[in-house]
Amino acid sequence: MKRTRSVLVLCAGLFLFAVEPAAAQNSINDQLIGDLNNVLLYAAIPITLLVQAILIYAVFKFRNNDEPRPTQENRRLEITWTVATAIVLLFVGLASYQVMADPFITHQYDDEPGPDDVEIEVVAFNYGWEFNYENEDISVGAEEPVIPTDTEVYFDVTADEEQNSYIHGFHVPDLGLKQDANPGQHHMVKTEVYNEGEYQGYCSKYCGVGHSNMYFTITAVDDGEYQDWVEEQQAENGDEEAAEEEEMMDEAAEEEEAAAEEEEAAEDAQAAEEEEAAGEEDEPGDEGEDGEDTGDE
Ligand SMILES: [Cu+2]
Repeated sequence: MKRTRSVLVLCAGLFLFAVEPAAAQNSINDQLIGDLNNVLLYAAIPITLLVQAILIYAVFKFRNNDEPRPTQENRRLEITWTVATAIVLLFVGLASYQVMADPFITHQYDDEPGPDDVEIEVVAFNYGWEFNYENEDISVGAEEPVIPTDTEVYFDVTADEEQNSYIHGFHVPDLGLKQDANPGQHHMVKTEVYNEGEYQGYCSKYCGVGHSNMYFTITAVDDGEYQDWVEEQQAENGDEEAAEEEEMMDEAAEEEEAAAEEEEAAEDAQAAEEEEAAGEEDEPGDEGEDGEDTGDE
């Protein structure tokens, strides 16, 4: 009796666990994967309960049976469990295929980003990440990528070939995103994020000594905020470029000045020498003037 009660408690617990509302879904990918998981779970729970119930029933019913007799051939029973299994497998297969074939889960080769979509090249290297915004001409590091919500975002995932990078993996569990980052290969994965927030990303391959540093954070914001961010980044880039240009010009100017000074100094020295040579014959007043000149320069 005690055992039946504990079994009942266990079943009730499983049921409660199963009907517990799932956390709000963060992206289309997350929703597709989460929904499939729920569908399969709801199919699996009754089957599990049925099998366990039959098992427990048999154990109790025949617990004092000292001379068990195996069941003889029972065609009806065999057909039943074969057909039932086939139906269950067919259901699992169809439900999974629908999700696996979705363009948000498996990228289709003819699926190219449209004009309103965001395309980001994700480059993994030993050991870190770079995010290049294809159309916005922005490039940021692991802590900085920002994406808009309710917009299709394409991640073109690769690894740095020039750097002889190892194989890495682009993985954002809370968005349901995972894609291999292989050197010299490009693999696309796309998403559409529902909720604003910060999403932690990882390298999903055990790539090497720097693996534990390969974190990144994707920040999802609404479209207006995203546009502001893009402009800010572009302005910063522009400033940087301008600053670099200015610096280069300054350097060039300085070099020129230095060269001019040197030349002048050399000329002066020569003139001084000449004058000195001449001064031996000249009046002492000239020498004084020369001394002042060279002192100024
Ligand atoms: Cu890695």
